[in-house]
Amino acid sequence: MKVARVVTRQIAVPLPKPIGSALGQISSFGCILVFVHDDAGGVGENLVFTLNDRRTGVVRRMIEELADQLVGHDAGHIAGFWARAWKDINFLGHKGVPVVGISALDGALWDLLGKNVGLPLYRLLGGARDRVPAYHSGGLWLSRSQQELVEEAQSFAAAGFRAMKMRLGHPDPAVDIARVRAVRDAIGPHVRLMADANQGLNESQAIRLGRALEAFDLTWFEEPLPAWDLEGLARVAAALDTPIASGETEYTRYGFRRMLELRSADVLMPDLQRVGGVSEFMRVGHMAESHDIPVSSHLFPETSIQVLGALANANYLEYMPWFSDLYNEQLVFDGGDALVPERPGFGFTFNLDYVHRLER
Ligand code: SMN
Ligand code: MG
Repeated sequence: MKVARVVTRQIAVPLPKPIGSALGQISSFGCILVFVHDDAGGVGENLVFTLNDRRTGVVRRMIEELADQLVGHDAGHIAGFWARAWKDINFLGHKGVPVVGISALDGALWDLLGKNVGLPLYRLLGGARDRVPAYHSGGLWLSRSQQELVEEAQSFAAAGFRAMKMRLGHPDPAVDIARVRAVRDAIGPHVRLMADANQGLNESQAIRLGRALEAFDLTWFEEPLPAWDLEGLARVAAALDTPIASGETEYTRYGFRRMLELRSADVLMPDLQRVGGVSEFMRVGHMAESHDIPVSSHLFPETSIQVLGALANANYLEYMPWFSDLYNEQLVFDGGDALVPERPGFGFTFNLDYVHRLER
């Protein structure tokens, strides 16, 4: 089967209420939906996005221009596409938008392959488990008051989540500490709590804040430093007992290989759109396994769950409901775990009526 054509659609997804992290305010997203059609009528689907719908058109154009590395080629030769596209983007660079373009097409190819052979991707990729522990990440924002944090944390626990993530980044670290204490008190000792600094600290601030937070039994302290400072991150990781999680802003096997060599993080969290798609997430997952390091997914819960289901060293699925309404199917949770869908491919298809209403 050959790839016949690639179709993209651009939509704007508003948030009901703006959210805040140390990355800044987010009030909407721009999404590019990708459809890879083969010459037998099969379609593979995938999605990538931008924060606040900024420069979404550039991402769309990258995907469309990379389609020339795909159309007319065997739809099942995904590693072949990856290698061709990697060579092709050399001049523009092996990070950023070119890699997002590869990721978008790679994911759609895997979805197409899974649908064509009638297997969910986690089985096609080797199968480790059919459920993955999930943490709720769709709340506990910097922009919420302490009282709102407490109520939201309790509502996530009441909904059955056994883990959740809050954001750090108040100018006064004492406020961050008080907010973590309030959430820990609200959920008790048995619900897992993660905290994400979104690159907002320097090395000494990170070590100081990390030490002050050791008392609250965080499952991890995420992205304390700017993403490019992998050496500094290794020193923070060595200084703290709390595990460091990082990687959402890292690209490809080469970025993660360096993180592993430096021991920058205790948990790697590749992001499907930046790591290089399903293919590269698997490579990074296996590389992490060879260092006895777990991987957790970043965003994209509907698609990431198939990859985590195929990795024996997967520890958590990040549950973020931002794009759930775009799909006909919904994730199912049981006892705090997300169940890996047994439907073919990713097991999620776009709700085209809803998509049409958001189209630009
Ligand atoms: C995050 C990612 C993208 C936008 C806002 C916040 C955060 C996470 O780092 O890990 O979910
Ligand atoms: Mg993060």
